[in-house]
Amino acid sequence: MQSRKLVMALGVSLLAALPGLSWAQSKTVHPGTPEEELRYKGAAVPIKPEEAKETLSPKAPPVSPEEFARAKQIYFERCAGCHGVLRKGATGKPLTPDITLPKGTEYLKVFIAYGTPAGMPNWQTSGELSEKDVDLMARFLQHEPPQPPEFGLKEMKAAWKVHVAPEKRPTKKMNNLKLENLFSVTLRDAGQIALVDGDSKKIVSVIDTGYAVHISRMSASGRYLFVIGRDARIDMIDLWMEKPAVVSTIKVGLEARSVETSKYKGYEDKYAVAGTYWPPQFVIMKGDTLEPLKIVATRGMTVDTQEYHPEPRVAAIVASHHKPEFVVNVKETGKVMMADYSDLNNLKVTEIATARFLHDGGWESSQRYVMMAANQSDKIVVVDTVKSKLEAIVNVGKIPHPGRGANFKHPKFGPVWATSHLGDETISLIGTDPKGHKANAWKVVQTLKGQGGGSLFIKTHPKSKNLWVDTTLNPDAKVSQSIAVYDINALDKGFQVLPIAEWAGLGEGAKRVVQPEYNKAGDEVWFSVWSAKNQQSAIVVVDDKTRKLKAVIKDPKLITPTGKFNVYNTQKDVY
Ligand code: DHE
Repeated sequence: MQSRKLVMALGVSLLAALPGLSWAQSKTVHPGTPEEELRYKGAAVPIKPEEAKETLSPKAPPVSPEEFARAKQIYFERCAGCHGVLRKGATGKPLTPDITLPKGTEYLKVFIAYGTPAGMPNWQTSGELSEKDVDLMARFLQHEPPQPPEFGLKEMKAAWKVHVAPEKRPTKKMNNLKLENLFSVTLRDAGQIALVDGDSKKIVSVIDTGYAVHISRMSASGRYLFVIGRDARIDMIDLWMEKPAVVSTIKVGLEARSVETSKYKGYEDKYAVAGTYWPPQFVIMKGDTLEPLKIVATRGMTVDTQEYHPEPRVAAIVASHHKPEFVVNVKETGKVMMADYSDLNNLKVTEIATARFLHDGGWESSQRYVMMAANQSDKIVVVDTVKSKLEAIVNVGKIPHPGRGANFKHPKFGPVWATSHLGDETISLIGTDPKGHKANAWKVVQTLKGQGGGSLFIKTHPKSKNLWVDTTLNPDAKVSQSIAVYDINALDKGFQVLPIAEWAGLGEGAKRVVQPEYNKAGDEVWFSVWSAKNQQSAIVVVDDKTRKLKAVIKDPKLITPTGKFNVYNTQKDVY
């Protein structure tokens, strides 16, 4: 009961950051929306309310300046993740004044207080918002959405720091680290990453990074590690230094998720790119200093209804191996933008119409076609990076969430790429070999049944016969704390369940098992066991061949570990 009260007091927005609470206890918080989805989408937007400019709409009911400040805070913390900063709608419905004004305060209050079967949480009856706040939000929503500031070259340059200039950096590797088997581990709520030696399983170093740090990516040479936080701060770490350290930092906006580096021949380590949720844009930077060079807006027309969208957020970015191009997923417009970085002054962007809302994805095994999840359309879109064209759109299960996906050779159907799903228990295997297995190409050749919905990541390795599927956001603790593993050569036999969280031997905590990641050799799989900030977490290493426990990494410094990025596999896109 204590925990339940805590959930109510803290609000949904913080649930994603508070894995200490049991699923069952918070089950009634959001009737109508699958809990797996809410947990994932409901995180607070790190935009400071005072940064967003208010515009009073004359026809809307009055809101005092103090009330405006409070409403903005509530909106950014609890609503913007689903409805968008400008309320144009994403997972949640649009909430612009042309829609809210005709409805009026009393109508909106009922919606906010009681929720809807379509997914709107019952903010008042769940105890998360007071009657007064519900009344305030109903009035606030009838005014124009407060607009956060833009973030252009001037702001980026002001936030950019080169701590160690390229000419002052070592000309060869100065440490004894086995860089290729090093892991960069996201310590989400500490705003840090841990560098963990893949052989000894020892933490080599903990480095401060951005707020609610999200992912790590590698430069083409394997020397520089790029880490991005939700606050759009990028830290560039030089792994050649005696003690790897941040050599350049920049802030590229107010909110972000993705960073990548140029990987085409001749452009290795030359550029980095980062996409932002706010402002909606991406920026190409110098690969050795992070100096911002070219900003490209993503605002524009949606792919289907061809309406203007003011806030199309940038999701996953991958670097083409076939051309000097970045492949950029634009969520709300449903477009893949292929930005040719060979001539930044005469920048060519090929805009590929796909489906909404593009989120994550990765390469199939030949690294020619990129497979991206349009999650709210239940589709995987396939882009040919040789022709810079849409190759196919494949219908899969409910809310695909592949991470970067998993590639393997199916005994019957040839090369396939697999995704699991947030919204159902299935795993879709898509044929990816148009030359050798034409009939199967870009078709779901097999659908596996997994432990349940709430899956975020799936993984295998070219040297492995195992396919690992997490179920991190499943409401059943038994399912969220374990992993399903399939034998690639006997997929019909179903899966084995490994109790990863139990193996970690931790005390109290949510102990969500998240993101399988291989070591360089492909004979170990690492899992994060993710608990709340004030609880113990761990990394569990499993022997891939025997599926037996190999090591548990526990350390007070391992606070909320989530993503893990093996240097070699990330550098070479091995998955
Ligand atoms: Fe992520 C990748 C966005 C919540 C862990 N996440 C991505 C990518 C995007 C994204 C766009 C792809 C980046 C790329 O490849 O360039 N993530 C978002 C969100 O918008 C969302 C839903 C809500 C939020 O508020 O941020 C969200 N993500 C989470 C989490 O709660 C996770 C589970 C834990 C955490 O660390 O925050 C999480 N996301 C990850 C990881 C990856 C990722 C580990 C990289 C996976 C990989 O193997 O490449």
